[in-house]
Amino acid sequence: MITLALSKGRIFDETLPLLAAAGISVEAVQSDSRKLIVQTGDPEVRLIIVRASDVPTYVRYGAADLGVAGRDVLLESGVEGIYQPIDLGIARCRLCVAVPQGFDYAQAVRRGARMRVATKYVDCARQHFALKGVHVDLIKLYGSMELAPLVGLADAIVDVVSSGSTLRANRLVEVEEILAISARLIVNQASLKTQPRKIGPILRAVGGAVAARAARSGGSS
Ligand code: PRT
Ligand code: MG
Repeated sequence: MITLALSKGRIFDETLPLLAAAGISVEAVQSDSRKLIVQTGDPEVRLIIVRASDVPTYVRYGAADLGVAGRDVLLESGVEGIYQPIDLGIARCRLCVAVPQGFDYAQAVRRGARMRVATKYVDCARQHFALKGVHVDLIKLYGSMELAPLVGLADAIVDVVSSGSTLRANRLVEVEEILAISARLIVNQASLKTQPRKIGPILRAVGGAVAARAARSGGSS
């Protein structure tokens, strides 16, 4: 049995068509479903539904053979014991620095300055500001980062942005892009060695589906 770990929401929704192209059919799962293990049309493949940030953990320990995780999550969790052979090009977004409208960011990041930054992405943020030579006090949050500058918890946030409407709704502006992000198919290294006959064809089919989609959209997948 092959187990694939997915998170509910955008990753689940955007992975299903790629699995279908690989011959693995999945019935739509109601968003309020409590089911954590989902059978697929292939009796040898099942899905498990976990938190987005827990996907690499299930794959690292081999509780899942495969998973789909954002580049942001992989950078924060580390990739020991994990291969990431395919960029699926889904759940695209960018990791950004954002500040309240009217905040003088250029002044705040002049060399030697000090700034308070709230984020879930502490490692990525630390590295980004270290390269710029800016001292930051990082404040770890687990969600709703947009609130932090509005109530004086931080000067700036580092968060993922896709449409930008959440920032706009909270009168924040994006001042710097740190990374472009998309979701990767990840594989437990030991699983690939012990079950190459089952996992190899899945990787080839999903890779083929990603390439075909890119070709259809004129290479700008
Ligand atoms: O939501 P939960 O706390 O359960 O976990 P999660 O936020 O880690 O999971 P999920 O499913 O929301 O995100 C899974 C992956 O999707 C992330 O790891 C990213 O790689 C990717 N992704 C793509 C995004 C977004 N787009 C995105 N917009 N993840 C989060 N967001 C947030 C954003 O921070 C903002 O708060 O969605 C909100 C709306 O974004 P805007 O810019 O469209 O307004
Ligand atoms: Mg979320």
